Amino acid sequence: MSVSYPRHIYLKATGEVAQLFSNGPGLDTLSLAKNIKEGRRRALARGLTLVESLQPQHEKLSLQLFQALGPAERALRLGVTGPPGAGKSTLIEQIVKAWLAENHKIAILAIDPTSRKTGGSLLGDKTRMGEVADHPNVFIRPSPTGLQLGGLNQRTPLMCALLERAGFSRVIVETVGVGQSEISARYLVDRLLLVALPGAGDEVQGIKRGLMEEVDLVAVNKADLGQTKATVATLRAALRVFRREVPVVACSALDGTGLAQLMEAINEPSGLSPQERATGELYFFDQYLIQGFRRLLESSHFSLTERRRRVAQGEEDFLAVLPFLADYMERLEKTLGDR
Ligand SMILES: Nc1nc2c(ncn2[C@@H]2O[C@H](COP(=O)(O)OP(=O)(O)O)[C@@H](O)[C@H]2O)c(=O)[nH]1
Ligand SMILES: [Mg+2]
Repeated sequence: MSVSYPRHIYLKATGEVAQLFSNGPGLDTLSLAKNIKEGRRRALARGLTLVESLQPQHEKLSLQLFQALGPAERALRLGVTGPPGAGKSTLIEQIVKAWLAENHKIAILAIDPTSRKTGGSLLGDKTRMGEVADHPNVFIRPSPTGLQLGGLNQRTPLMCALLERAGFSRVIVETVGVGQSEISARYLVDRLLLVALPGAGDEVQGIKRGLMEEVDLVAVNKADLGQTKATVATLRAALRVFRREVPVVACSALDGTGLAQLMEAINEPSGLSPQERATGELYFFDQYLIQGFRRLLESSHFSLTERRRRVAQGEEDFLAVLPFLADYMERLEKTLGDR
């Protein structure tokens, strides 16, 4: 059974989606910005929905919202990833408690498709995650069920940016480290924490090579169940193959073992270098363009669509449409013409 965020929080997020979409272009971004600045949670929830939306009309409003909000100081962004059931949510609750004690305002983006599937256990687990979920300095945003995006996506960086403008000094992104993430968590967060289970090597746990290259910190959770020593050693060895010394901490989200050591490692000032951060920004830049071009390609307003359809149905092959494509690109470049 997996620990999830309380049911009412899911319902709220889903309701926000319906409301936003019925409101459409009439949304007043200035007052939304004002309400977000004043710490109104409903406004923040709506703002996040707006920013998360992939609809072109929402994209414009989203930009307006950011303009109205102005810049903000960057929060410490912590990515928490790892296989389902490793204890990410439980550990996050402990991390949140530690940060609350330091007077931080903490937002959690929970992008975990598996926790939604355990719908029945949501209420049962409310008491546990509920301890921090209703705290005034904590804001939890699960991926709403209405918008099944199922992983990090090109909107997640914007959602983090919005949370920073809403005054959060800590942003946690919980994501399952396996599956179809569109973007790399590495560029999104300052510190990437991998939560692993004791008693299994990285391959057994489905931890991908790529992830081992990206993590800053590994927690071998459930130390109360024993068997952590061998796992810590195995993971250390696996990490050494890739690069630097990454701290591997044995801990228990349940009995508190190793949590102080884990917090120390999380709070370390290192994280992304300015160069790595710039690479990340460039990555988002490219993702944005790629997404825009993809939309163009799929849009029914363009002559491209008809040619695509014919290729898809075997009526024309690639070589046959190449002259059209070359001409299309040339016209596109002329239209843009800002060299
Ligand atoms: N024994 C033990 N169980 C834990 C620990 N941390 C989490 N769990 C349990 O592991 C299960 C999955 O935890 P959850 O936080 O939902 O995992 P997630 O899917 O990675 O978010 C739950 O039943 C938790 O109570 C721990 O440190 N020790
Ligand atoms: Mg979870």
